[in-house]
Amino acid sequence: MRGAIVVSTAVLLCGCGGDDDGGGGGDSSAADGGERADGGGGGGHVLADDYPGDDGIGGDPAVVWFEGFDAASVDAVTTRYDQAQGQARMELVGDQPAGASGSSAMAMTAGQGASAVDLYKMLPDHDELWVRWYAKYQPDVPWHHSGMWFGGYNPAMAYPSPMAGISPDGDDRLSISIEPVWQEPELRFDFYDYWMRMHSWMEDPFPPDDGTAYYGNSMIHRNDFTVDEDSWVCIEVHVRLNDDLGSGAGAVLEVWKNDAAVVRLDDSGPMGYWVRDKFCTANADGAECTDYQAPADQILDLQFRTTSDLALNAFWPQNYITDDAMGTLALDQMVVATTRIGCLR
Ligand SMILES: [Ca+2]
Repeated sequence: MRGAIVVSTAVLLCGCGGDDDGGGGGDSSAADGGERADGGGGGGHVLADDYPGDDGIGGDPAVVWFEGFDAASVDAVTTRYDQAQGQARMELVGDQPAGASGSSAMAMTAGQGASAVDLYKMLPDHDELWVRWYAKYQPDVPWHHSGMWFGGYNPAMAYPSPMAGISPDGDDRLSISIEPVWQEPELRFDFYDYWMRMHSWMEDPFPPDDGTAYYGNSMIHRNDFTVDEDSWVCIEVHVRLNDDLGSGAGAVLEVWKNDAAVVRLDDSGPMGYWVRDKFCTANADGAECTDYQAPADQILDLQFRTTSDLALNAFWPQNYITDDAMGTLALDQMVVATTRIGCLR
């Protein structure tokens, strides 16, 4: 069970003085004052346009966190985070996404004695963020909780507390994840999200909740949102928290893969239907939706919070394997920013 994660390793408090640019350089001279896409439209100028290879992107004022994994050692990487687990299973490797200007990526190997291999960073509060990363999954591994998790805690925390099985209340936490969720017809990504309006996997979750009624909700269900094992894929997620604290008004969830839009969910649609803990838009084509098709007569309620004290402030890339297997997830070129980022140029 996910809830069994024990934060047993030392909490490494970042001593890096708030320097968020781990990629070296920090050259922001490329900023040209041009208009940047706000993420709502397609085809506009994006942050990556200003920093070919991501060179210097960490120094842009719009960037909240940059990780190019180009440090000299695993320890030099992990020291920039509030917590790291499984460092013995982390390795800096020369296989990077095409076009990356640095030298290395991070390979995390989890399972069989080290179920959790991850990095966690507490970030300053934001109501809206874009998160872009590259991932490469080893083939033929029973992947599930391996990918990018981010979200927020109120108050902000220096280590993750996913509270598996329990729905957030709206004033305490929210969690957004993209990870491999579906196996058929081939391995596919989806959300695995926790927020106050999430649905239970049970037909009738009974109060009081015994802590097993709520697991991450999926909302994409597209057969073409494939993991593409053994290849680098570029994923970007845009999250905007509701500004009306009494409804989902103003909230956005948006995803791109390799710069192609996958889904945009907001307070105007798209229309869909729930299958227990799965929200299926009308054009979802995954069998987990189409086998249980219902009238698409609902808008997903993205009310993430009831108080502005709950904001986005948690960043948690991870490889977590509890099955009897080992698998390597490589990550690179991770950017958290206040504007659309885009894939490597
Ligand atoms: Ca790199």
